[in-house]
Amino acid sequence: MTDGGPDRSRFAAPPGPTRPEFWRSPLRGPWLTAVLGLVLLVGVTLLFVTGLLSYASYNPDLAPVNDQTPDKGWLGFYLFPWPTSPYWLYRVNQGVHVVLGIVLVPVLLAKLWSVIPKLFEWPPVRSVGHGVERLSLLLLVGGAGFEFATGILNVQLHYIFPGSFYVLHFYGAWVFIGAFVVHVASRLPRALRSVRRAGAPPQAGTEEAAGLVSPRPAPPTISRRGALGMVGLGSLALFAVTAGQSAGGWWRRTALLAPHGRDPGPGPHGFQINKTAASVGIRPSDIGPAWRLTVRGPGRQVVLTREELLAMEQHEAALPIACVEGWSTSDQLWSGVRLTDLAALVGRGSDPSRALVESVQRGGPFGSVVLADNQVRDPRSLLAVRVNGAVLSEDHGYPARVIVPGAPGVHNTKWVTRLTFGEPA
Ligand SMILES: Nc1nc2c(c(=O)[nH]1)N[C@H]1C(S)=C(S)[C@@H](COP(=O)(O)O)O[C@H]1N2
Ligand SMILES: [Mo]
Repeated sequence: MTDGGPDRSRFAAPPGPTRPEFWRSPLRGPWLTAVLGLVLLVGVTLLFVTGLLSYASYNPDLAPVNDQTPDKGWLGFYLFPWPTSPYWLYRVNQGVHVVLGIVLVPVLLAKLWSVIPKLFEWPPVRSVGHGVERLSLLLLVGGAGFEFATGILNVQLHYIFPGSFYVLHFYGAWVFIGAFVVHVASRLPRALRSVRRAGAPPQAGTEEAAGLVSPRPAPPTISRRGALGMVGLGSLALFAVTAGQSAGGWWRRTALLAPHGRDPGPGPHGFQINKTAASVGIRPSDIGPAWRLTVRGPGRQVVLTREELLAMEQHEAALPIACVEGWSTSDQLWSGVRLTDLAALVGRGSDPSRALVESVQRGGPFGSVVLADNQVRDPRSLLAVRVNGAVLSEDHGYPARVIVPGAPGVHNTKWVTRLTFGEPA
């Protein structure tokens, strides 16, 4: 045995998966692993970028109520004020993030399958350098599993991690991407070589075979390209049953995996409801005749009844609701009072600024939000009282809800009872 090579007499692997002969699939090899890896390189990069943008859309630095990861420190270095144009920005970004995440699941599983023998490498740690590399693989595989699992659980059941999904998914993403960058840097040249050399698979035991090629292959039952095609079909099938929820409208019927049902019903209120009034404990008395809208500004306060709000100038805006879960509605026609007009009531007409929006909802993380200056100033930003020509239904936020172009669904607060413009007192 030459220097540096594994010395089998000293490190005899116990029988079982730690022995290369244990793994018999003739499909495993650098080419398959490399192709799957390159697909993941593109896909995960896009997932990471859309994920960072998704986080930025919350304007987390604006106020603690906007951020569920308050201790992020410099991990928020890239944040910027989330724009209101194009008004579909959040919708498209979040749709790509969620649909891509789901579509990549078969690719991720196939990639893990293709390298399983390496996960059982013997001895587990050969040297300090090897130990560090294996630890980074643990973070890579663990991080990927964790990000995909938390993401998918969240899109199916938004509230399985009460309040903490953001924290888990956010920090998990940074751990995962760190390991991912290390992995790509060390493997990319080899992966590119393997793809180019597709026709001539290396012999088992050689450096290039890198523990992937079985020394005792079973007869093939499918070709490598066939296996890759199956993975592609799996991804395509997932795409077909999820993408409709992000397209919205008629396409939602194709979204077999969509949370909140496939058919929101007919009529002006026929679009998704994230949380019903009853499910978050809104009482009829909270939103009945006794409901008031309090508008506050520095040193001023105005209290409006619903009739007084309706008597103000009404404006229209066609905007979608787009949820972090990846679903969105087609554009709905909202009408109500401009946030700038409400700011003007309390003397903030010339320089409308950030606004704290509070709903009648007690507790829960989605009952209030701080909107940024640019969001308040956009003439399409409304305190809506009607949608598609009808008075808001209770579940869509009666008597009044916020609708802001480009903002994540969760910032379109329902059952609003108080607006505070300017710096909080
Ligand atoms: N007060 C309050 N407003 C809320 C929520 C909530 O739970 N409470 N959910 C938000 C979320 S997460 C979304 S996606 C939208 C959904 O609006 P819709 O149910 O009218 O489609 O409302 C937002 N406004
Ligand atoms: Mo949402």
